[in-house]
Amino acid sequence: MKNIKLLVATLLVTLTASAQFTQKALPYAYNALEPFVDAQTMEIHYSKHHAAYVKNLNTALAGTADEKLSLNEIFVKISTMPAAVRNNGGGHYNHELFWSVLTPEKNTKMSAELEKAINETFGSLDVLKEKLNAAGASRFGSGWAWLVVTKEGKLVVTSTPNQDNPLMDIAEVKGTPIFGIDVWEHAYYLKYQNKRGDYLSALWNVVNWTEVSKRYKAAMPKPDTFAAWPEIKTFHKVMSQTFHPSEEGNLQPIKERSAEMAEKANALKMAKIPAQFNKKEIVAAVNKLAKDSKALDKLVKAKASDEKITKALNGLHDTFHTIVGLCTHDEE
Ligand code: MN3
Repeated sequence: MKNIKLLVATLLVTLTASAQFTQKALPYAYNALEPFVDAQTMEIHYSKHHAAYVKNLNTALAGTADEKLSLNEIFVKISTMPAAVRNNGGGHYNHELFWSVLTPEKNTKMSAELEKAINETFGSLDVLKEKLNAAGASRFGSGWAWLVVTKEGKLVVTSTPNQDNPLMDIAEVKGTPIFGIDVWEHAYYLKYQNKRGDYLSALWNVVNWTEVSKRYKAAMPKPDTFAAWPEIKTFHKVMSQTFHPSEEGNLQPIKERSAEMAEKANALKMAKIPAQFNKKEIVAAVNKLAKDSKALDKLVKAKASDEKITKALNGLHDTFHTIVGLCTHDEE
């Protein structure tokens, strides 16, 4: 009996200590970036420094209310969190990005979009390199130099101290990093000693421009399809705040907001549909959305079973996506 208790206790400890964040495999061998980054530095950097950030991050989050958050969700409120989460969460994210934007492959290609944006913003790629080298060289102590896309879609060079990054709410310049350079001494000291500038210059030989381009595309703000149709955006907000909880079995939001949803659907029906979306099928689907929203509100008021409410909400969600599908399809 004592043994079983011990076993259960061990299992529980193992479960609660189970890692939330894990280190991705390095996409190349430790010696792959030679002679620009030496194998010993890569091995220590990846298997000791980065690994420690991941382990310490998991320890810092274990058993807290924030345990289930993504790194992005953590970064937007990092100012309210313990230093261990800030240092190790940043440490994990920053290194994962760093490994991915380096490659032993020669001549990876920059996308035409990124090339155009770099030329328009900085004048040329050489000027961008100078600016990033300067940001890295002038960062006092340890930190990172970054190329970020702001929420307006602009390219900016910046740097952060320690393991901070531009996704954090405390960052001076905020945005999505698409390229970053580790300027901690642990990233270069074995090979370059105090010559941080030489390390920075060498690193340009192993940049993965394909990956940076991919990150640029993903970070750019998407065009707002429904800018001219605010009523559908208002409806969508209520839909997503009630439907997504229902997918996890929580019907409280829809029970509280069914009248509001019916009202937004009716407002959508009464509003002028922008010319580019004013098609027979779309009008029909909007009318159905208004009718079904009203029916769902009646079900809720009549205290219908959860099963019936869920079914009605699923149907409404399908109709909504039919409208979105018709609108985006017609735009192509
Ligand atoms: Mn590092």
